[in-house]
Amino acid sequence: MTVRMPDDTAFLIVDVQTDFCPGGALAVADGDAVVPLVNRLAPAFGTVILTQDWHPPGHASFASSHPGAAPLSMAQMDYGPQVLWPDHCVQGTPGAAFHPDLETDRARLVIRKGTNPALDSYSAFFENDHVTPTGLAGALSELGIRHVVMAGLATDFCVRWSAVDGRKVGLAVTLVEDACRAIDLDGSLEAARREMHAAGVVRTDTAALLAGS
Ligand code: VGL
Ligand code: ZN
Repeated sequence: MTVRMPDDTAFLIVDVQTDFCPGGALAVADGDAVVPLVNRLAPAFGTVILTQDWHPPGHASFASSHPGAAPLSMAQMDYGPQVLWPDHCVQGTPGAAFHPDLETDRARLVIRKGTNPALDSYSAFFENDHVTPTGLAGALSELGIRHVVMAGLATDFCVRWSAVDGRKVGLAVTLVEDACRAIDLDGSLEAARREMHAAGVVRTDTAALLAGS
């Protein structure tokens, strides 16, 4: 490992958790393929931050909390439309743990999100009402971080919302595309690509980053 990213650049590893990997409760196809890539990238960064989807039992984003609702159907919440998910990443359960092969020791911060029983939180920066902060923007500001490189799961939900919100709080954002995997629900991956591009998120891949370009 020779590349060293600038000190104002952090690596944000989004939701690389057992439930989002094959065999998990909300498995993203090939989700575990991101693990070796993020493990290879992380040592290039002085600041590594992990997010962890971390819901109380009976969370409002779970279809099981809405009688008669099917998983992956839509609900209208008071904060806007919400996909109803299978129960996943319940606090303290094995599915909520980081993937066992994810190297977590170097992480400076772990942001847990989706802890409010009534409100989902895809983004690492704001809950799904788009106004309740997680505290990450403040922490990054205090740490002098201006640029966040992102990878993880899922490209079209938590990575997408984190990338777009990162731009909203004034950060430069780079997405390591090959170190992400998508759920791709009703065209959500294509929509995510368009939205991130429009927001000024820069795309790269693992090889280019490790080559220093
Ligand atoms: C996620 C759906 C529900 C994600 C989290 O990490 O992308 N997706 N909770
Ligand atoms: Zn969730």
